[in-house]
Amino acid sequence: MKTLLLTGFVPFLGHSVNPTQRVAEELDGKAIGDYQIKSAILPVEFSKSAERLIKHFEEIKPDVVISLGLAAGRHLITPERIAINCRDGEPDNQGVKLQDQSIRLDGPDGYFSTLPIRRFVDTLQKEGLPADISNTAGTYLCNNVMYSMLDYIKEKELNTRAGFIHIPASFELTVINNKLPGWSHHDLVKAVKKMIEVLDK
Ligand code: PCA
Repeated sequence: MKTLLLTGFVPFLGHSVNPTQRVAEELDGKAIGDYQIKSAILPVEFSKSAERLIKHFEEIKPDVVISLGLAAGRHLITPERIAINCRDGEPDNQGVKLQDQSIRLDGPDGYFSTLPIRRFVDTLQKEGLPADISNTAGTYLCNNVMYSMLDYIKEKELNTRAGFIHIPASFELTVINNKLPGWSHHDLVKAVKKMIEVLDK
């Protein structure tokens, strides 16, 4: 059986929970399709998130890495197409605010996801779970983690597939802020499982 490293993030920017943490914790240790899931929860900190992800990667030596992030305000599951060499945006959980910074000085401008993102979207849509490819992972921690993982894999000349999927808020968040589009935890878990099931299809 192959190994899949599934990551979520801790809560950030005033969100009381992060649905990605709940989903990753629920799937930890499960066997889905051909994959044994090993989950890890990442901090929302520019100085630590990528480093922590790479540490988990080196310990687990997965065949595939799927990182999840909350995109509060999006109403679809959105596999990300590309990560860019830029850090910017809101302050992180340590209050660090970066502007227009590179992730890696002189690193490539961007990396494409090596996950089958079109297959993910087609599969979810067929299951009645709304999804679309996103062409921007933003410039905050999610983009930072996606870029850093793909950069590490490229630099080490590994053939591990990796990428990032943004998910909408869960009902736990939408009951607090009724302006946020939300999904049930059950459907978020179902969507992530479906994508893992079709990784090699
Ligand atoms: N979403 C943020 C960071 C942590 C998370 O779950 C993002 O989209 O960058």
